[in-house]
Amino acid sequence: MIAPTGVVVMAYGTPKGPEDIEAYYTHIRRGRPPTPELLEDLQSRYETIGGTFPLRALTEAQTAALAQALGPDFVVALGQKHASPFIEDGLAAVAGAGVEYVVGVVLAPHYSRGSVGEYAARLQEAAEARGLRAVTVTHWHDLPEWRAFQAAAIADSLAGMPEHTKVLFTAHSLPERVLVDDPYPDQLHESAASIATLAGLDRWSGWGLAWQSAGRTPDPWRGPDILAVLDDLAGTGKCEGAVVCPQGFTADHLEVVFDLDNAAARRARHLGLALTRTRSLNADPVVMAALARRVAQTAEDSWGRG
Ligand code: FEC
Repeated sequence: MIAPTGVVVMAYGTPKGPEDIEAYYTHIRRGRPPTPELLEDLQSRYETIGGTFPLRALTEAQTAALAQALGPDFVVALGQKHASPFIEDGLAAVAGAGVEYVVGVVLAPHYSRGSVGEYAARLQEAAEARGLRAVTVTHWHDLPEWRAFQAAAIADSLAGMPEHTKVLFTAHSLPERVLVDDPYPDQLHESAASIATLAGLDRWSGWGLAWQSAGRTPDPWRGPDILAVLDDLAGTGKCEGAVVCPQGFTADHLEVVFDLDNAAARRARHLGLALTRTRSLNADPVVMAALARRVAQTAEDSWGRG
C-alpha cells in the first residue's frame, strides 16, 4: 500500500485568548517582548473587534475544507506561524501518520520572501530534520476560481454604492528592505488587474492598489497606505466612495475587521466617503477545492504522486 502524502496547511495564527496576546506578540517580534504601549495598543484593537479571535475558527474551517477536498490519499494537518499548533507541530502530525512526502500550502495567495518564503523555510527545515521531503506551493493567486470569487464579491459590493466609487485592492504592507527583488508587488498588481477586468472595471479611474496594516517598526514600509489613499480620493472632490478588496488576505481577522471595517471606515466617514469592503474568502468550498487541486498537482509535479 502506498503511504499517503502529507499536507501542512500553514496560516498566520491568532492568540488563544486575551491572556495570550503578549506571548503571541512576542513571537511575532521574534522573541522581543513588546513595550507596554505596543501591547496596550494591540490589546485595544482586539477589544474593539469584540474581544474575539475569529481567525482560529476560520483557519480550522479552511483546513477542514481542504482536507475534505483532498480525500483519503492525503493526511492533512494545520501548522501556524505564530501560534500553536506551529508549523513544526503540523509537520510532526503528518510525520506521525507515516508520510514520506509533504506539501505545504500557505493561506495567503501571493508570494513574498517575507511571508510565504518564511513559512516554506520553516516547513523545509522541520521536514529535513525528520528525513522527509517537502515542497511548498509558492502562490495561488492565479487560480481562476479565486479570481472569479473576488470579481463576484466586488460586483456585489458595488451594488448600492454611489456612481463615482473606486475599487481599492489591498494587501499587507512589508518593509521596503524585504521587497528588494521580491515578486510580491508585481503579483499583487497582476492579480488586481485581472480581477478588475473580470469585474468590468475601468482601467484608469475604476480601481487602484493600496497597502495596509504596516507594522509598528521604525524602518520604511511599502505604501501608499489605505488611509492616505482615502485622503487623496476625497481630495480630488470627484470620488464619492470606495470598495476595498483585501486580496492579500483570506479570512475575517484583525487586519480586516479592525484595520478596514473599523479604522478605514472611520476615516472614510470623516472624509464624507461611502466605504465598504468585499466579503472574505474564508472556507469558500469552490476556491478551497481549487486550492486542493493545486496541492495535489504540486505533489504530482514534484514526485509523481497525487
Ligand atoms: O487576527 C489575528 O489575530 C491575526 C491577524 C494577522 C494576520 C497577519 C498577516 C500578515 N502579517 C504579515 C506581516 C507582518 C510583519 C509584521 C507583522 C506584525 C503583526 C502584528 C499583528 C499581526 N501582524 Fe502580520 N498579521 C496579523 C497580525 N505582520 C497583531 C503585530 C502588531 C502590529 O504590527 O500590528 C511585523 C513583525 C515585526 O515586528 O518584525 C512583517 C503578512 C501577512 C499576510 C500573509 C500571511 O497571512 O502570512 C505579510 C492575518
